[in-house]
Amino acid sequence: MATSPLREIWEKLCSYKEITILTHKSPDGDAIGSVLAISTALERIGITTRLYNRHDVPMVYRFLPGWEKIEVVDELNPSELSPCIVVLDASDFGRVSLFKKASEEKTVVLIDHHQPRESFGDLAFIDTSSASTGELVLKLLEENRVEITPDIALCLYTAVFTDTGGFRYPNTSSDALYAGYKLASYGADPTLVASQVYSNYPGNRHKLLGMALNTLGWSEDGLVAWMEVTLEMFKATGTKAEDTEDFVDFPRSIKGVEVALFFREREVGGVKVSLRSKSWMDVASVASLFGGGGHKNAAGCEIDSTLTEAKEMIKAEVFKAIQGRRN
Ligand SMILES: [Mn+2]
Repeated sequence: MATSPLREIWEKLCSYKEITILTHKSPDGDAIGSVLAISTALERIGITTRLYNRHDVPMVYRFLPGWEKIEVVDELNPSELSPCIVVLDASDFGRVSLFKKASEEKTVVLIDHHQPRESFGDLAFIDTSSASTGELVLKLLEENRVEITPDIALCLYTAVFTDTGGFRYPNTSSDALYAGYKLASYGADPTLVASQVYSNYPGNRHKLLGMALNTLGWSEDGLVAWMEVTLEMFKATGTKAEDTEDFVDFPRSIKGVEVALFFREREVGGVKVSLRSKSWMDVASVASLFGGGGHKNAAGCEIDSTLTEAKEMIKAEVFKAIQGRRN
C-alpha cells in the first residue's frame, strides 16, 4: 500500500536526531506558530530542533510558548545546518534569507501553502488551497497520530487565526474554521489569541496609525485605496516596521474598495508594498511584476525606489489590471 505523503514526511523526520526548522524572514503568526508547533512535537519525541530566523519574533507573538527558542541570525553557514531541514510557509531559500542553498547531502522537507516558483525540497507537502501553513502542520500531526498538546494547539490556532485575519479574509474556508474548531478542542484558547493579537498594541503604534490614516487616499472609482508610512513617521512615534502589521486592513475596510495598498519606507532603502483584494483581483500577479508574490487576495513586494515612484508604479499596474477586466 502506498504511504501518504504526510506519513512519509513524518517517518522521515523521525529518523533524525536533530532537525533545523526555518521559515521566511519577517515572520508572521502563521510562520512562527507553525515552526513552534512542529518543534514542540519533535522535541517531545526526543528530537533536537534548531530554530533560526533572519528577524526578531514580533512582540505580538511572544505569548506563544517557546518563541525564545528562535535564534535571530544574519546568516547561517550551510555547514551549521542539521542533516534535515524543515522549511515552513516559504517555498525557497531566498525567502528564508539565511544562506543561498543547502548542500546536496541535506534532506529538505517543505510544508507550505504558497506555490513554489520552482521545485523545492526532497519531500514536500504543498496545498495552495489551504488558508495557512498551520492547517497543513495540523494535518501532518493528526495523520500521524501525534498528540496535540494545548501548547501545540495554541501555536497552530494562532497560525490559522492570523493568516485568515481573525477568520475574516476571503481565505476563511470551512476547512480553516474546522481547523480552528479542532485546535480549540485540543486546548487553544480563542479569546486569549484574539486579545493577544488584536487588543494588545503599544500606544505609539496607534500614534503611527493616526499619521498613516492621514495619508489615506483612493481612486476616483473607489475601487483602489492606499495608505503609507514613512521613515519620518517611525522616528516621530518611536515605532518600527512590525508596528505596521495589518495597517493594510484600513484602506481595505473602506466600502466598495476592491484593492488596498499599503506602502512602507524601509530602513535599508526602498519600499515595502502590501497588496490586498476583496474578491476578484489577483494581487499576487501584480506583486510578481515587481519580484514579489503571495496569494490571489494577499501579496507583497519590495521595490528599490522612492516612495513616490513605488506608489506610481504599483497604482499604474493595478489600474491596468482593473481596466483589463472592464475591456
Ligand atoms: Mn502563511
